[in-house]
Amino acid sequence: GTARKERAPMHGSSDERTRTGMSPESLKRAFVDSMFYVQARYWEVATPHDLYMAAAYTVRDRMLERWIRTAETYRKADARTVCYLSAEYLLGPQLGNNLINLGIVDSARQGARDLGIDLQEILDQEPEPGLGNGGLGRLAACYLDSLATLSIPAIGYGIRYEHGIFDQKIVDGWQVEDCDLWLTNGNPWEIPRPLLRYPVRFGGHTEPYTDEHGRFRVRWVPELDLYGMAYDTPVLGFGNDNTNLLRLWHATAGRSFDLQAFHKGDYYGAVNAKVGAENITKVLYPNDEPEVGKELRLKQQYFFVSCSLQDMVRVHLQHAPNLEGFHERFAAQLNDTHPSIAVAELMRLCLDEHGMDWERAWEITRRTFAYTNHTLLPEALETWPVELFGRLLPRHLEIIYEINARFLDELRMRYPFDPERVARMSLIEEGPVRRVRMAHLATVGSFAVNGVAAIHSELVKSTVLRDFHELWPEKFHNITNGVTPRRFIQLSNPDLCGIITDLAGPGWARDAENLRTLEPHADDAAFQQRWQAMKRAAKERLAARIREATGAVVDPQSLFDIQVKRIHEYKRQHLNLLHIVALYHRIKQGTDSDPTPRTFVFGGKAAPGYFMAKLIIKLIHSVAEVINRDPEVNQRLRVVFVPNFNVKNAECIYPAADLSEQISTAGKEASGTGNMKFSMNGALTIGTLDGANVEIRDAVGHENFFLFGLTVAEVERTLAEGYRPWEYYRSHDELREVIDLLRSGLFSHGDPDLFRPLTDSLLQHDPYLLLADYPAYVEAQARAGDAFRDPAGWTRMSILNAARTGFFSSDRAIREYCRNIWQVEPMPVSLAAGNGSVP
Ligand code: HBZ
Repeated sequence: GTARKERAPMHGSSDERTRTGMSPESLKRAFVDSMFYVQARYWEVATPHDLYMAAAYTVRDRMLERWIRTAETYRKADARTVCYLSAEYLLGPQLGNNLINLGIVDSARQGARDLGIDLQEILDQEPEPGLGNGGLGRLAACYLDSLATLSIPAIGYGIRYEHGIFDQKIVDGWQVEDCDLWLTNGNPWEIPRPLLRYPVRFGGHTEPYTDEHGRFRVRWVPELDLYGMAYDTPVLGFGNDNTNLLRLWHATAGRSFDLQAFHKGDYYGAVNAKVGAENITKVLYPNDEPEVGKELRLKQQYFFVSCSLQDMVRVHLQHAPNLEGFHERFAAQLNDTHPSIAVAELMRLCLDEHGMDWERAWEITRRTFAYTNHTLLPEALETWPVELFGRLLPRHLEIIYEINARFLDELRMRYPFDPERVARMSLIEEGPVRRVRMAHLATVGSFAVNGVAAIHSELVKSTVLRDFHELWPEKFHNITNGVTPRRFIQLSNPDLCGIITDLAGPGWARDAENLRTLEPHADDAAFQQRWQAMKRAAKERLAARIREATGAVVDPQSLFDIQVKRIHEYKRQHLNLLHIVALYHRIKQGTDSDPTPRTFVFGGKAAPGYFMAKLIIKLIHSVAEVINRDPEVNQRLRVVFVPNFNVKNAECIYPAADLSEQISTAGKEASGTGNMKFSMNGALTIGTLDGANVEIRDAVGHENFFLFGLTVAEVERTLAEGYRPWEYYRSHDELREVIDLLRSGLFSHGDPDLFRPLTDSLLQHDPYLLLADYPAYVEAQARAGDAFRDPAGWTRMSILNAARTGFFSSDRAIREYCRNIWQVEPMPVSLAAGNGSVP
């Protein structure tokens, strides 16, 4: 089984305490207690949800002592603190992770068993907080885990969306969105802080005035104000006692608002305004890449940034007379440009509310923020129409204009004969509609800018922020993304966890480089057998889940070839489909040479307004339907789509993969993080030289990775030379036959037009070069299929992948942020010090 280190009781008598003891006995007593006093239920009528809630409160009680002691420690030390500003946190279920980080999984399982309950059934009850779209939001969650684990004083600031990412249903092969209801049955992990609220203002106008020292000042006279209220969620470290804070803001119309508006007699007007205020945190925008530019989205961004900065200012002023040392107290990381309005808001706070002069305010602001870029796609770079911006945030627009005026003056001095460069670098894009360029604001207003994988950071410097890199080369960094081995190995793959712990001891979960202990065993027959059994069991679990969710039956003996991620043309799920149709076609033609039975698994959500992505989902289902029911083919090929890919499903999927599809067009995927989760769980990658694939391949060894496709330079050259996809279609027989099959109506009940938008796009423009990469992809797939028929060789490669991916732990990434960007030191919390008990 899994050898997890049981934590010693915290302090002498804690185990006798119902509310804090960690033994199975005290957990059991506390659980029964919570069922009665918190859920107000007795055994005979307790629902599975009641069991979950009682378990969650039992665990939460055990987190509080650490949490409070941590807050006390940081506060006493006046510790430099990292503030991670992110519009998204894709946390995933909390209970299992908190049991792991408290070190009480075995006690909890034992305690539950004594009561006749299966812990897994309780875990399955939890609705997940899906407060994010995909990689960016999940990265924020992994980073919170690592910050706490590394004992770094840190706060995550974000938005408490009432509805997170939509639930994906599949109806007749099409995606249908359903509202996410994660809060409806209550959220036991959050602590509401009704007294921690800040006003946030919108609209109105600004007016100049002269202050008591005769200085020129500006006053913002807003039109609307509302309040942000804090909801706090504790974030446990693993293997230490630090417990950090995730503070999410909820929008309400405040008391003063009620009094004024209601008492004016306009009751319905007041009611409407109240509803309007609360809309701000209603729902997460489900677009993962292209920016849609909705007014409410800008309101969300400003709302959470304003609350967060006010909160930071409040904390700072507990220790200091003014904002002078603000940047020494805090390092604030902007997770993409979504929170980049923070640059203007901190300036406003310094200038308008704290009477600072411009130069000093600008110095403090620039030394507070650092910015992470997550995309190079031009359509995803955030810009806001000046008109909209000025209407919602007139004072901020003024401040941005002033930042820009001063910045452009500097540029003109430096580049007197290059007005085009100056225009390119402006914070304002000129054109029929003038727009604020948020990436430029973030870059100018930060002391550091980083990309999320080596190749991506180079491309940031040579493409989207090229001029800025020429101006400030030392500002630019790379921090390759990472993922937490606690959730993505220990929690999701207990068998692998057991294997590693037996070899490396329990330390690997805090030091993922210890995974290298596996390496010398890669060829050991007995070890290989254990490894294969682990993989086999994970595949059986996924097969059961697939059967439950879709009714499809898949063979755990077949090669599990998996692509799970948001659906996007640049990620090329349809390239994967072209290969599947080619295999189908070969079997039907009797020309097949790759007899490896395969199960192709897809999963991922499409942005609700992204037609092509939704059509790709339909195509996956249509191809699946034809293949899965054709007896001539379905012994060899199966295709399934796992609906509603989310963190919970992901935990079941990554461990079961043999082959991980990371096949984006080179230069388009900033990093990828699923690629790391697969590899850590012993999947081999078939992939392009894009994002972190490049570093994964170098880490695991080129011979243990199925590489294919154009490089970034080749993609550029191909497009520059006038790419004609039609010529690939004409000259490559199998490719032509595959595309013709899609156009024949075979997969669409005879309707030749259904998939026309996809095939036309491929034949006419093919902006993501699927046809150019097709021959190389199919060839790499053949190599993978061949390799899988040698179990010992494959298992060796699988072990080496897991052994060599320690670098991709988010602990390593956070260490790099701490050292190279934030300049922040660990501050371990000790429960043993002091009396350590709750009074
Ligand atoms: O961020 C992803 C990148 O595509 C991926 O390559 C990278 O690994 C990951 C973490 O760095 N980007 C996103 O997930 N982006 C979003 O989810 C997003 C959300 C809201 C937006 C725009 C993008 O308005």
